[in-house]
Amino acid sequence: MPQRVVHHSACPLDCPDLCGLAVTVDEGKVVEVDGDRRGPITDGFICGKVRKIAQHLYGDHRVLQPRVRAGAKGSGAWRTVSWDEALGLVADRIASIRARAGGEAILPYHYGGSNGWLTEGALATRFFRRLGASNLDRTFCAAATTAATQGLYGKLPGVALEDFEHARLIVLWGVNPSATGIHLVPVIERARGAGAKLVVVDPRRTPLARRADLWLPVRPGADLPVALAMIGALFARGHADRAFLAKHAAQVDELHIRAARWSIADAAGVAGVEAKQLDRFVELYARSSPAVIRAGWGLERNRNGGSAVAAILALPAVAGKFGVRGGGYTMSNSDARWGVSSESAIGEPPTTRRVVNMSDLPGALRDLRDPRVECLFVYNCNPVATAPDQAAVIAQLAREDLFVVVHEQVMTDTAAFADVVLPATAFLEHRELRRGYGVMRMFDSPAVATPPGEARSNNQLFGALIERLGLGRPGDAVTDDELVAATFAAHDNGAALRAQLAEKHVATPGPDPRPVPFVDVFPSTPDGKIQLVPPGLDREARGLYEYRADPGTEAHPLALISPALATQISSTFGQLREAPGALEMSPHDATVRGISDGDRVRVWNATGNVECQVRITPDVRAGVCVLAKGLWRKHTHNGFTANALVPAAFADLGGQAAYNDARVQVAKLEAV
Ligand SMILES: Nc1nc2c(c(=O)[nH]1)N[C@H]1C(S)=C(S)[C@@H](COP(=O)(O)OP(=O)(O)OC[C@H]3O[C@@H](n4cnc5c(=O)[nH]c(N)nc54)[C@H](O)[C@@H]3O)O[C@H]1N2
Ligand SMILES: Nc1nc2c(c(=O)[nH]1)N[C@H]1C(S)=C(S)[C@@H](COP(=O)(O)OP(=O)(O)OC[C@H]3O[C@@H](n4cnc5c(=O)[nH]c(N)nc54)[C@H](O)[C@@H]3O)O[C@H]1N2
Ligand code: SF4
Ligand SMILES: [Mo]
Repeated sequence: MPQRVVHHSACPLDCPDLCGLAVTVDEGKVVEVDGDRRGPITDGFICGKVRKIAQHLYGDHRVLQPRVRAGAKGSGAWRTVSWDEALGLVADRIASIRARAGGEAILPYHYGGSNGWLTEGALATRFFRRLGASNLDRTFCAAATTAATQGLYGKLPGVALEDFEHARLIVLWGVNPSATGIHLVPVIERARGAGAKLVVVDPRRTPLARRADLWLPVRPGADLPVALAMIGALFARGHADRAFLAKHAAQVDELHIRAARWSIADAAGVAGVEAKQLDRFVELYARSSPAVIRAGWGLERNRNGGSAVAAILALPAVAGKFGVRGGGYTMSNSDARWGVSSESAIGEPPTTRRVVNMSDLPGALRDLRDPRVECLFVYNCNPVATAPDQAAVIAQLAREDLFVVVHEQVMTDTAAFADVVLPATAFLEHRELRRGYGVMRMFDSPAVATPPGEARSNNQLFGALIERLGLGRPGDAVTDDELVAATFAAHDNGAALRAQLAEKHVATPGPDPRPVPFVDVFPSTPDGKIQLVPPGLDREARGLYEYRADPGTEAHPLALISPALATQISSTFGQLREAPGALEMSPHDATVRGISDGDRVRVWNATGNVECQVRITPDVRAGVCVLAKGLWRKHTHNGFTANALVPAAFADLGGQAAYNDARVQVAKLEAV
């Protein structure tokens, strides 16, 4: 009898590619994972992280049973308990806090980039809404880009990733597909093989920057003047597409006025690039069609991030790049026209309880009053590794008077500070419904493996808590089947999507899975036009397109950025990393500080202090250093990572965390 069975599933990790997977399972255990061909770009191969997922699922760090702390917070002493005891304890504490201080004293804390509609929004949201808990504003990622994109274009899918093949010019702006969305790389290579040019705008020489026709190594946070100067030059040199703008755009003159304040020379000066290179970029962009800008998320995480994204996304409108296959921009494609949302499965309308920005977690725990936060409930998230101001996050989580519940797959740096740790299932062990934010596909992926130990899915956990606290109502959708049915039932397109998913477990939003912007799909703004200076964003940013100067000081002159690692998704899989984290710096910045490759250094600013190894590389521009996002505390010498240097400050739009606004000084540590 064959033991091994191959199941089809999908990868819901926070990655634009949303690969369809072929998963080989032996007696309930995953033994092999590879890509399948149900998605448009996976083409049978996947990244190393997910090929090795068995190490994550069955490794030593996996939480197998509920645990209750048995010593001081963070001491690492635990008592294993039954689910019944753990749920009783959590339900009792939550009920008593709510009765005494009110529901808002409970703060759910989740990001959920690695989760889809079933394990992110459904029963957890119902539970916290019915409790009357504080609401969380989820601003770790894509908050500024979403505000900018929606402000300018409403819901408009961008250029399909597979259509990059048709472009004659590809611009990668603050995005590093070689690590963060690998399936775009062969598409870009095919386009280049057919003669397309490649421009990369990034302070680091990424793998694709190395091969690019033009690498523009802008200073972090200086994309805004660059994009505005380009817009100004397009107008001044007669490259603006006046006919397109007249038909499809509003506030054209206002954008022109704001952009004209920036000359190529001034913008190049602020960005630290050569004016003639920027000039070359303008001419290349003006003269190439189809031209596509793939904008990433590296560029949103600073004080100018929202305005920068808005200005970059205005470029294809001004230059008239839309209306041809492979022309326009791609930001997030989660706004493809699905016509459904997971809101209808929740069974409880949004509440008007106070809203807490997740990117200032220490501030929320320290400063909020009436009521104070007494319970933090963490799921789908690892804030000790991923939230700004790490030392303050740790200090708050370590407070004896804060009740911390963490539902997790592995013993993360956050779980270490919990009062109660509850074992969570991973994808492949629970059903998931996920739509892509890169590829325009939706997968309904069944559970294909047996959860190890006593791991339970988010819906099992929150379903049980809803029951214990008496928050259930007749007619609530409870099982995954019921939740999926409720998700689709409320929407026009729901039946068609369900039929596609039932047949193939994969669906496309409409008849054409790669719509051409301004041919097949148009902006969904109120007047149907592109809003080049949306009044709402102008107010929110207190002056959209106003450049805010670099926050560097004499004491802390170097910009610290924290891009993604190829081997992890944010902090996910970090437990498997053995190699220490290294601060990357340019030969110039190292030499002037007497630092040699491999030295142990101290990196500091007013927010914190990191001690780690240094790696000297010409691939980062002078004035910039790099310490990857998602490292764990074990990866540095003093147990602090990049977020110890990131102040809890926000970008100009969306309350977005300004991770890349950290400015630091670096010095060699004497050998110890
Ligand atoms: N392997 C892997 N894949 C991932 C992730 C991961 O952690 N690992 N994370 C996923 C998630 S959560 C996200 S949001 C996406 C992120 O996808 P990307 O946006 O591609 O990821 P980042 O590495 O954060 O940033 C991209 C680039 O922006 C550059 N950058 C930083 N600051 C600036 C700036 O001010 N201007 C410009 N022009 N460039 C700047 C960085 O040097 C970096 O090369 O990737 C997803 N995919
Ligand atoms: N310095 C710096 N920090 C950053 C960034 C940066 O650029 N610089 N980028 C930010 C970005 S782009 C993002 S998206 C955030 C991501 O930050 P987080 O949201 O914290 O994401 P992860 O680090 O992937 O951690 C997710 C955790 O959820 C757990 N998990 C996964 N699935 C489930 C589930 O079904 N149930 C439960 N209960 N748990 C589950 C995983 O095991 C993992 O530990 O990090 C941000 N942090
Ligand atoms: S992380 Fe991205 S590339 Fe890797 S399997 Fe998942 S979707 Fe594919
Ligand atoms: Mo992200």
